[in-house]
Amino acid sequence: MGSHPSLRTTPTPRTPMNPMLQILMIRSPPLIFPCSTPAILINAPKSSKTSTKPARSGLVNHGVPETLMKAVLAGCNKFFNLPMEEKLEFATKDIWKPIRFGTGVDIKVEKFFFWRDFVKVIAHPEFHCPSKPQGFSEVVQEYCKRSREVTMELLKAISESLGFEENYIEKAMNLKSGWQIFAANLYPPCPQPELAMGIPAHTDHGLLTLLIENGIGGLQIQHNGKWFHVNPLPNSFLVNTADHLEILSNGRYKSIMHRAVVNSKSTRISIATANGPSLDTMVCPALELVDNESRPAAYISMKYKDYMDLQLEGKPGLEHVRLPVA
Ligand SMILES: O=C(O)CCC(=O)C(=O)O
Repeated sequence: MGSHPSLRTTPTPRTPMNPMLQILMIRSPPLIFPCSTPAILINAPKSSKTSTKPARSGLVNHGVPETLMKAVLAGCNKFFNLPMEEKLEFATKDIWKPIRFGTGVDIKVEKFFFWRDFVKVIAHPEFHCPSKPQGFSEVVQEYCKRSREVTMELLKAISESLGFEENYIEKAMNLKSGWQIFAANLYPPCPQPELAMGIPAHTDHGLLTLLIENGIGGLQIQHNGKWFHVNPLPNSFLVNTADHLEILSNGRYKSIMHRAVVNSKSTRISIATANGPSLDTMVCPALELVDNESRPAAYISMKYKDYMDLQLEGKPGLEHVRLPVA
């Protein structure tokens, strides 16, 4: 087991609820960001079978300027419009390369065609970015910095929701050298969307992923075995709790299973910024959240870097670290 900073208060065990509603309940008064109104998370997804118009969701009043969110989406659009040979310079399957480009359009895996191009850059602790198109690197860097600040605020609130002092997660996960990945996805219109998938179902490694998109929609989350459409509020962040928050909280927060579907009419661009511990952090359930009688540790300890390497094996990381229920 790794060592973590100590608790300020005794944690109040919480029953995991709809993961998209979790953050709403964690702090009273609500999260305060450097803007005049408190941030609000509204998430009430409806079943994709019963509803054609899902409820609008997202973290608003987060303090990141709308102009910056629009500029980073526009910058990604320009990047994807570069000639293919300029993008292929970054094509690699090595997840440790600081800049990666991939094109999945037309590759059939299992029963679906994958319909996505992506560019991923390591943004923290060191920032990397393609130098083209002009101005792209600057806008991505500013966006990553601002979205990381939002993440740090959310993690303070989550620390408190678990009964810890507000900097608990920051210290336990060595977030000063925390790993941040900026991932932009392009989903072109697909003539037969029912035969294709943008991104197959997965959970994210790390603590929190913040996602924005260009207003087209396509993200779905799984809850109680059913898929729900997510309909983001304008200029909001969709916040996904990820694997290492599930591990650290000993299952109180659940990592959100999600996927992206495609459509036949419009090009969708989404940007996910994944925020995790430093690579050398051993992540295990916080000792204070483990009780050998009533709530034994549900996950083994693993270095974050080793967990990331498991991606290459294609098996979901949580399956490697989850302990069998006694
Ligand atoms: O495009 C989306 O909505 C989901 C993106 C995603 O899950 C990812 O980049 O890992």
